Amino acid sequence: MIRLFKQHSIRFQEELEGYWDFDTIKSKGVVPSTYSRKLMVPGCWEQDIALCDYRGLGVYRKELIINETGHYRITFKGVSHTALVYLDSQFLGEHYNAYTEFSFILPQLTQGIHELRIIVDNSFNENSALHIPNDYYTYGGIIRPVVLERIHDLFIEQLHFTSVKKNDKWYGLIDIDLHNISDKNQIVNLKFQLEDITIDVSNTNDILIMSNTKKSITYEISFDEIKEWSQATPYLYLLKALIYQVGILAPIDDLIERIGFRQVQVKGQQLLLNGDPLCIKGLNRHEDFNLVGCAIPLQLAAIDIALLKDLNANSVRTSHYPNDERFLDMCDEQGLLIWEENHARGLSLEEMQHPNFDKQCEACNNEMVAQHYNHPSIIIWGILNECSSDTQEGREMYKKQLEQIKALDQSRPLTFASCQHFADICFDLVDIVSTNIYHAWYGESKSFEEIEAAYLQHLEWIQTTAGKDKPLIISEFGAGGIYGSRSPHQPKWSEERQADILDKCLQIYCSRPEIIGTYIWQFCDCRVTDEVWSIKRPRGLNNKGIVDEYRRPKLAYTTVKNAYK
Ligand code: ADA
Repeated sequence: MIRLFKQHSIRFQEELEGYWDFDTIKSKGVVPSTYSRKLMVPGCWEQDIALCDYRGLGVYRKELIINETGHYRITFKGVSHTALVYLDSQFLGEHYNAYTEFSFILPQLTQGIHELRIIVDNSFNENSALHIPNDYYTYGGIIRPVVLERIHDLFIEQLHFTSVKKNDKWYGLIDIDLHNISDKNQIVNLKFQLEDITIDVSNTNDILIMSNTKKSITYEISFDEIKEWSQATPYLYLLKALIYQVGILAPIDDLIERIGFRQVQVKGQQLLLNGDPLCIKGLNRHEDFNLVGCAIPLQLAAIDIALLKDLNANSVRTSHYPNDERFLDMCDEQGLLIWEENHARGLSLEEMQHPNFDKQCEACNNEMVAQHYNHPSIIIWGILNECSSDTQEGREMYKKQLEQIKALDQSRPLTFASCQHFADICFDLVDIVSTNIYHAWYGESKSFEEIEAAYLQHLEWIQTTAGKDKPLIISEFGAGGIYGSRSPHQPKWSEERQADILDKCLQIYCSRPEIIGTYIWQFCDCRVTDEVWSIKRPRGLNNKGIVDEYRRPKLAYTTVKNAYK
């Protein structure tokens, strides 16, 4: 499934799901004459036991059967972590970063059989600033859906919807991008429908789009009788845009986006959703489900959503990268709130000064906001988890990226999860202050009083920074617990110790008036990179999940469920 709702009734779309030919290769120049195996797409190559710890280059091959000559577009929703795409041996382009989509227009593709070849690289090479050995696993493969579309030479490239409430009335801003790939100027009419109601909006007729250009147009529309999107009533609408060529009755293209009417605001030390103060009861979730790696099919993602709701949680932080849009679709439907963040975890100043860091972050930010803009469930954008926000040079990069995202989206508050305790110099740059604290796991605090005292000391420091009087989120706290490791004297890694630490932390953080939200580290155990990390991570996993990698609840599960009730 491409999305949890149908995005086109005019445009032809198909998912290229199923077995693709695959083989590992030693260098990018190699074109196998035969392929030794077939791999499922979407999927990680680690799902094949022979490739369960393969790190390097692989090549996927698929025959495209084109029934009618015309313009097509191929979209890759996620390839981990670098893709080089070839069609009939012609290089189409390259994309870096496993967690955002990319596409290629295939103009005048002739009827017949074509060969699609994707070289995929998940190695930790000198060009990769964000995918590095880390406390999560960089899988390999075409991890999210591949979509082939037949497009008209003038089509809708993107449609963003922003809901705004003014004087108790709902308004919508529609930003639509039209793309004319023909070599002739074209004049079109637009039509918008909300569900099956045609929206009355002016300036939709006789729109001129010059040849080989894109045109962005913004419309503001007022709405009556709107059902708001909220956690309790996550009401969604299908917003359809249609393009008509002047003089031709049938539309030539369409795009359907699923939207919600909701507004997120920071007011003093509160985060408001539709004017009501939010209390975030969240968990950090890596996209990792043992046997399938990061290529999580809907049915397994639905298990996670069911567990999150059973835990009385109302929010997920997509630690530490943009998530699969189908998971976001599910959160839209289920009223789960999302803090989505760009791809970075724990990069030192030196790692942030990697020659490719800036451009790889900039691309990830652009793609994350552009591709996930319409999800009502996303209420916060985050960046650069636990990077160098304690240095002037690091601050410049935080500032640049926060400004970049703010320029793309003024409708959501911004934050980052800091670990630079008593040293962070970037709290003036964000709308919400977020801090990761592990006093009871990495620190020596054991008793309730010691943990509370450590927190209060931390809070006292925050009050001396620009984060004073801003909403405060505890974006990470937790402890390791190995599933099945039980012991009455609660040694570290026992389930009892994990439950005890979470119990004390939740009692403290959930009772503090200045804290508007908590994200437990973490929802599920996840695989980590052997290099560097496995010595600190028993079983080669980050064991701080409150369910294990198979979603088996640990003792801490009940602790969290009761605390979040
Ligand atoms: C950090 C980091 C997480 C994880 C956690 C831990 O806070 O943001 O990704 O590594 O520590 O388990 O120690």
